[in-house]
Amino acid sequence: KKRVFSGIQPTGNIHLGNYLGALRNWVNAQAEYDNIFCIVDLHAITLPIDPVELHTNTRKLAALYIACGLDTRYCKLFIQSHVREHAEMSWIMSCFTPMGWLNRMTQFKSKAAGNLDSVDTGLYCYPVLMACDVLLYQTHYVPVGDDQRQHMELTRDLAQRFNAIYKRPVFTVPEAQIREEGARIMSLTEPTKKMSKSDTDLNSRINLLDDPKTIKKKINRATTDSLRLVTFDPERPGITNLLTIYQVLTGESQQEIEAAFAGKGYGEFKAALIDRLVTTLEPIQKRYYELMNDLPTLEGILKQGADEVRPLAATTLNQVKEVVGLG
Ligand code: AQP
Repeated sequence: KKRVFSGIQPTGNIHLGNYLGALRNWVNAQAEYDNIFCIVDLHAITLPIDPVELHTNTRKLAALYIACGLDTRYCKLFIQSHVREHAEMSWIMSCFTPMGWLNRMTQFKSKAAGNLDSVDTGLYCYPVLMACDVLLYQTHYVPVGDDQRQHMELTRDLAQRFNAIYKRPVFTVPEAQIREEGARIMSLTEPTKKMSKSDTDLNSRINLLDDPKTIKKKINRATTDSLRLVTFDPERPGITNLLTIYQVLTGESQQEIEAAFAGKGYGEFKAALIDRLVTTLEPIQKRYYELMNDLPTLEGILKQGADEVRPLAATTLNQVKEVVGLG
């Protein structure tokens, strides 16, 4: 089976964008692949974060992985900082990463947002660590949302450059797996921006743990337009984003959805979307609270995951050290 690797940062409440762009796709394809899914806590410290919050969020995210359907029969689940090889490899690879390549990363530019003098170096080196996460496991496919396209190109470039320098296929060159639908879920309040954990406007996103009342309020407030036509139209990003969410959740085609809501108003469509969201999220939340009430079991799953992946990571790291002349 081909190897799949991906991860999410435990930086806040995970939202519908993370679910539809990443997690849901991991779950749907898990039986086809040899999967490794990580909670990338080393990435989460690239921006200031409260230690207690980081520790709790890490467990919450692990519980959500399982509650959304990741199954330990198909997947190894672990916390990134529990496998030291990620940090060690990241130092070595940073010595093989031209600064010019990192200077081009748009996520760094937007997250540093004009604070270049004060932002920490870890944020700048974030893409190198991400590349190491993937390369350590000789990964074939990396299922991610559209915003990770550039980081994945960098990962491929780093792997190819390293292999070329040492004239040996040390790394498998991985491919990003970006699905057509749901790869870029937009903010509910400003639909030209992506839905994001760090947006200060709480109404901009649906969190996976939102209760039905909150979901209803957020969808009813979501920005649309005055045309009142329930159709997919790039010129009207608000309604198109809501329709895309509905499309991914129902699996219906754009034509089927437009036909079902022809002549109907936004109110009727939003009610159907709310209904879909609530029925999708309710079972996930139920399972999540069960898992959070049994933390020792959850910790056991994560420990086992780390124990299983560590030898895989160590094999690649040792090979890298050997070709570089370290150790
Ligand atoms: N809006 C989105 N639509 C589709 N996919 C998305 N992803 C993130 N936002 C969307 C995908 O979710 C996975 C995990 O993301 P992450 O937490 O590792 O990275 P992130 O991009 O930092 O997530 P956020 O929510 O956007 O957080 P902030 O606000 O910190 O930037 C990735 O596969 C990502 O593509």
